[in-house]
Amino acid sequence: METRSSLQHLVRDKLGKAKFVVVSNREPYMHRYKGKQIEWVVPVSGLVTALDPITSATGGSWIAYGSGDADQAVVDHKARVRVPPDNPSYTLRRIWLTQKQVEGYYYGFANEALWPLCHLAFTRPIFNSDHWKIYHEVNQIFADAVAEEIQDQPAVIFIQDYHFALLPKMIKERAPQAVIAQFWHIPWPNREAFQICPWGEELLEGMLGNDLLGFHIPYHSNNFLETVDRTLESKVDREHFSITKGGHETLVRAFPISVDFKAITNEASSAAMKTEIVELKKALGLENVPYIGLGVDRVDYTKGILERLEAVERFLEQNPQYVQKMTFLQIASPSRTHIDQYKATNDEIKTLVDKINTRFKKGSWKPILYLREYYPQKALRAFYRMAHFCVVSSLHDGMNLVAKEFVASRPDEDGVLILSQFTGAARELSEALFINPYAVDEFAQTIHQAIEMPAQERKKRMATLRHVIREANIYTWAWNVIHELARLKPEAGKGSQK
Ligand code: GDG
Repeated sequence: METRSSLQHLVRDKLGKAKFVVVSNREPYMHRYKGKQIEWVVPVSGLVTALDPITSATGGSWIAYGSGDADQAVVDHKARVRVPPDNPSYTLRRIWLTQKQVEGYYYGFANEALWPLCHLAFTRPIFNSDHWKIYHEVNQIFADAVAEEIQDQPAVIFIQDYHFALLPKMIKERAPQAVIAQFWHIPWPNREAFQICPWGEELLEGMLGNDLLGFHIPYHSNNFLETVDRTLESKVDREHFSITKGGHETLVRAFPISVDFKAITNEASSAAMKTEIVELKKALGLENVPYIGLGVDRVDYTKGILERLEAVERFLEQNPQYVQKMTFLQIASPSRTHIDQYKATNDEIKTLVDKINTRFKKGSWKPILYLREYYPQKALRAFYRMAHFCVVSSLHDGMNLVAKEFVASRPDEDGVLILSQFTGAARELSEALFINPYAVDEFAQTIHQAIEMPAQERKKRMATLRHVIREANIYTWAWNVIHELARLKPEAGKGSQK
């Protein structure tokens, strides 16, 4: 089992003197005003947990968009600040973007074009050439910052996600000695779906600037190989999962991301957790409800929230004996609310919740508690811990960390996971109950099966799921990436080695 310290050893051993630079849209530490004081927060993400120890161990840098309202107040003249703020060990280099740039690059091209293009959720991508131009411009701003951070030192650049498809090639041109890797956190579509993108060739060429390109599962890697094969003149080697274009080779690999199993399990086992559960149940009027179902999502049309609520409705229709006995809690954290499609999804969910609650409510009980807010981590763990079953019903999802967090939060080896077959997580979590979110009747029957599952079977399944995530945790993910990167290790003055 990999841990924070085994990862740090590996990094020191394998990456030697190469500088490790992470590039992501979201920053690992954000400064904001609280009255006249400045406080710092860590935006919740497993990525910081995994990449902080690596960046620290190499004294590297993290380059990200500075989105906190006090971010500018704490940096030096080069927009740099040492982090973690309470124990500084590496540099965070902040990038300033205008409102127009954020709208064009982040909300526009990344989230209105690439996000729906890569997810099979039947939402039409919007290809706007102004957004595309701004996406290009912002990728160039990040490329300049990377070049400035590394100068001509040996370096390993680790780029995160679909906000930066053009960046790898831009960096390769500026800093040929650097090893460049990118992890694509969302699915890669099949080649027919990808073909509708008017700027497909440029996107692929940008990504082929990488020496290593990671997806969650082999299926996405295969889709990528096929897309390139169909679109660009290049040599695609399906046996070794590599693509060579213009004499440069890109390795394509699957690295299933995960969670910090040990930290979550420890938190979920603490005495404070018991108190948190009692308090939350009291606040939400759940003390006397025998069965609690749970969904935790950013409000996003890919997450299948509407389909899930329809299945809960069908379940109650077919099993009236569970009226007043089961409450479904949906934690819905607001997301990308500037985008019309997200506003529409949010309205549809609200209307459906009202309809179902009006239909089944009895006395003070209602079947669905729709909690449209962002909860602290501790509360989230308590929700996972109190649920009899947790539903992940994505229409399409690269991995889905909620499924893994639920499992890590159950040291009691209880609770049933209902999981969409269209998530990356479904490949590993074989003891979940699988659903097709589009098939409402079977989905409702699976909820019934979860509620009535004997304790012994629940325990057996959860124990197996926990074994999987204990072994394949977030450090294992980072360890595997570093191992692969080490084979491409840059050496001073020699250029990239293969
Ligand atoms: C992308 C890919 C891939 C949600 N509400 C609250 C809250 N959350 C946290 C969850 C979880 C995270 O948000 C959501 O992660 P997912 O993996 O489910 O989904 P995406 O945001 O779409 O992430 C996905 C992931 O990248 C990593 O590669 O798995 O497939 O789409 O961690 O806990 N956290 C807190 N309060 C909330 O109210 N604290």
